Amino acid sequence: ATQPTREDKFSFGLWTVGWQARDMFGEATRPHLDAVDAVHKLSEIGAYGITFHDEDLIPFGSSKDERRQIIDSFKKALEETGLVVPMVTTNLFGQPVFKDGGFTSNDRSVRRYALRKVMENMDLAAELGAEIYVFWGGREGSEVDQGKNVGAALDRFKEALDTLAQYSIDKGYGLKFALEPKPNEPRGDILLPTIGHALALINELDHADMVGLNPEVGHEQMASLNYTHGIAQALWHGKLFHIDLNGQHGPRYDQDLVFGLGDLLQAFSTVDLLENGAPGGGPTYTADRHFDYKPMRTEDMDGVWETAKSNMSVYLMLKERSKAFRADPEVQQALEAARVAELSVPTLGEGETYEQLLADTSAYEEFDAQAKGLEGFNFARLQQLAVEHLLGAR
Ligand code: GLT
Ligand code: MN
Ligand code: MN
Ligand code: MN
Repeated sequence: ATQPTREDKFSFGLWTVGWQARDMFGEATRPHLDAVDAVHKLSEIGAYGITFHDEDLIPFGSSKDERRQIIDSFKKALEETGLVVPMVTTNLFGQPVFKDGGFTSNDRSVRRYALRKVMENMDLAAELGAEIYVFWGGREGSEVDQGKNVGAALDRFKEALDTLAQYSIDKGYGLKFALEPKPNEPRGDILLPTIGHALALINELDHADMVGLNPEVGHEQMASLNYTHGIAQALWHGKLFHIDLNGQHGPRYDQDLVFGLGDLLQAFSTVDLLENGAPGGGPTYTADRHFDYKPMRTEDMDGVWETAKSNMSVYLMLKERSKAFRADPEVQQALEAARVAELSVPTLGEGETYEQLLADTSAYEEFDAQAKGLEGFNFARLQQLAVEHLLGAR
């Protein structure tokens, strides 16, 4: 059951398995991975899709002819393997020109250049049949509070997303945009630092309906937030367009560990939510299960593929455990005892007004708040059952 198939819809960024492990302190430890080889290898290990930034596939500064050649051989590999491209994104962070951001650089000419770079890559996304276009604004932010007018930056963020949405609509590309929050790194402070900030910006957009989120496990956990809660709220808003699965050990630098190999308990509740919906009912996640991680710098290419398989196998093990958890009659009893489903019952009766609530003496005057305060919620039993299922003890 931990052998992945296409139906599991696992996808990987070309920049993940292709990461040469060049970091802040040291040189690359691995050779360049050709995109065509990545496609074949991912297909071999049971993945469904591959995603990329423009520059992961087409080196910055390539000529039109070189660009075409690269795209054509990439497409050929896709055809040969049946691998799909569910999502595409733009690198607006690597080149020095973007050191103060792309959409929100203080320099207007940089912003115009950034828009053009995205539009060119949206053409490619459409050509490859991608449905999701991700925006991670890693350089949109500042180190110096006095150096960035945050309100103006948000105006420019909105202007960029409105313009690009209109472009997708006019061209008939049908792309859905997904914003990826992150609190910091590489900038000292990044704009749209959390799921909540990004949801609030989406409300201000001209084409809010076509813009949602791409939340990353580690990014929310870097901000000490609960990822499962974050994506649950995104689902509630109908905005969980895409996800970046990986692992992180709490608030420190962005670790991009293999999925689950940070906060494993939270990974369990994440998979349970994605696959089964909230306990007591709610929507599930339908797009590709996308891994955004960095294979450890100590590994050679064999180790890279080992970690790629590890992401999928951990996910499938957690999925299997979550199904067993939900099916267990004792868990159902515990959910009942914890009154999880009762939260879905509206607080007011159907058609009940606040006047009627005011007139209901059982709700207040006769309500024994003291006695109620002594009752337990039985969450402890539920927690123990969850950990027993997670550890395979049931
Ligand atoms: C970069 C970042 C990721 C984003 C990618 C999309 S690029 O690797 O660290 O979290 O998802 O731009
Ligand atoms: Mn990511
Ligand atoms: Mn990360
Ligand atoms: Mn990242």
